[in-house]
Amino acid sequence: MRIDVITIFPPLLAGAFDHSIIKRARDRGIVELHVHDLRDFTDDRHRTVDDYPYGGGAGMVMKPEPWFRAVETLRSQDNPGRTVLLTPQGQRLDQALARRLAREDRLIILCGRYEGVDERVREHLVDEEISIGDYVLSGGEPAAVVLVDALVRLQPGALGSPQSTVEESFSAGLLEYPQYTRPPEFRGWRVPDVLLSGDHGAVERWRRERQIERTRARRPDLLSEDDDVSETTT
Ligand code: 6GU
Repeated sequence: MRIDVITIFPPLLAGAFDHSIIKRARDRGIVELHVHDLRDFTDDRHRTVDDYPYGGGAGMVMKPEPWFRAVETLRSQDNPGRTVLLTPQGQRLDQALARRLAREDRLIILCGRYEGVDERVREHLVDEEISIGDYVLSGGEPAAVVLVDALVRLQPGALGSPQSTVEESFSAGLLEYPQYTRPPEFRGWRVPDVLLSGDHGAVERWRRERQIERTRARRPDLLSEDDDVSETTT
């Protein structure tokens, strides 16, 4: 998969894309990431990307021309793919949306500033608007890091062990079970005996129960009818 991100703050993204899973996936050729500076697509001496809002009001609005020039430059290469604008007004990102976008060969991601982007960009350049949650960020850059991470780890071969994705899809829709590592006792707090028992069946049942219990307590909205503890314990 190839992803192009357009931003006025390339360094905010470069760091995040150069570590951990994303870096490894890039090194392995699983994803190709390019970060572009929107100001490189301006044509005035001051490299202006925003202007006052028509009709007045607080804040500035991002001008349409640099966005169109940037995206059209990228699209003139082969297979342009979909163009996504990151904005709090977009569809909320969840794992289903991540899975759908992860299947694209190519994506162009636009990082808008919070105050706004000229409406003609949304209407005539963007295929899809995405938000990462119901809170306000100053700009789309942190959201781009979130989205790219979610897409990269879904690419075949991006994660260390294939088992990771198998387990994720098995537990889809449930929160994770509690994890422990050594030591078996720390400051008097013991690791649950079942995890030290060597009984793999018992461990699996215990984990499933904790997942359901935790999901019921914290995220009841995620629980479906057929995720009943009694089913997995009998
Ligand atoms: Cl994509 N952008 C901004 N500015 N704020 C957000 C967001 C995006 N998603 C949640 N809040």
